[in-house]
Amino acid sequence: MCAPERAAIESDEQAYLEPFAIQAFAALDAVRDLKGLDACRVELLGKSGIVTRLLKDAGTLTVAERPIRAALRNRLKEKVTAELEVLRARLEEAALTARLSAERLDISAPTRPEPAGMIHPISRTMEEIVAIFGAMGFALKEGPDIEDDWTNFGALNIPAHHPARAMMDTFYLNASIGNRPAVLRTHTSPVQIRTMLAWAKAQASGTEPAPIRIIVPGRTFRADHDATHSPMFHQTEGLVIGRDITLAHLKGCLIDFLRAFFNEPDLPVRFRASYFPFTEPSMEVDIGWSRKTGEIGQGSDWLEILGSGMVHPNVLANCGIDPRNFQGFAFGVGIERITMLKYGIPDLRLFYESDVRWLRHYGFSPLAQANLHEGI
Ligand code: 2NM
Repeated sequence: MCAPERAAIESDEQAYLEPFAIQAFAALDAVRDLKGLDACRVELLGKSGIVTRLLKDAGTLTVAERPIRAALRNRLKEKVTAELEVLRARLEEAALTARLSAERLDISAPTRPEPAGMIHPISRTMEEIVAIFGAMGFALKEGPDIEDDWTNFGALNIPAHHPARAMMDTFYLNASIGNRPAVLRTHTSPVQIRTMLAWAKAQASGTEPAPIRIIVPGRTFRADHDATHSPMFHQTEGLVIGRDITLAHLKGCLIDFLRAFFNEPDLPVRFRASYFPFTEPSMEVDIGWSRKTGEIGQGSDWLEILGSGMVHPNVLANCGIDPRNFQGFAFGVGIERITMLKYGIPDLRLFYESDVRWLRHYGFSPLAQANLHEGI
């Protein structure tokens, strides 16, 4: 084929393709988003798309014209394809920019009104006690809720047939630890036993450890449920053991504690002889109050608050501590009762109902931790 003939076919084909090209670029021009772009691609390059059909139709052309016309149709396809790519890149970029600005975190937005969490009064009282004894050099100790009956009773000089050991008062588990029955601890004293056992072991292995001075808050369990008793309740016990610890230390320590806890520098405190299997001598500790008004430190009535005593020689011996060389004191306080007293909480049962309205009324801010500097 000569050149003028080729030029004539090319020019004819260009004229033929022009309206298709105009239609194709108008369609590309009208695309506004990625969804429209996809539709446009199908309309132009899909199975029966405008450009696709032009290429398919090339099969019906004469052998002589086909390469010239097909080349121009291919060129149109390439231009359309390239334009689709440019559009896709532009639209994806715009979509990302729009998403980024829509999802931007506005850190100046005001917070939603969330209900503030509160510290439960039981927790607060235990924290206060730990803060007071902590300032006197006591270390915080905790232990498990499940104990064997020797650590809970036997080691504490509580005889086998003591009423506290009866099924009526103690939750026995259908399990044993070693070959001893397992119980829910009825007091926090097993932690003191564990501490003394470990202390005696350390002492036996060489250098004498520092005297024991621990404060033990925790959950305790007794099979008792009425208006003033809950099967789960809380105690805090303390223990001091050394070579020269006397009843005078016990008295000074507990008087200081009670005056700090009730914020009454002149709070009257009375020690009254009593009996516990694990201490000898044993003393109940009373504070002055007015039965009529409920005011603590006022009036002429006495209110029992604490149990205490010098650790019984049998208890020391049970833990491997020689009572001829060491002695000390221990005490225990019921958390529910002194919390009710201090904050005027009238009913024990509400402690455990998880009623947030009650907690909002009686609870404490988590940001105001118990500390001695501001008064407990
Ligand atoms: C009390 C009253 C008196 C006490 C004794 C011991 C131990 F383990 F050292 F022997 N711990 N706690 C004790 C003494 C507890 O609570 C009313």
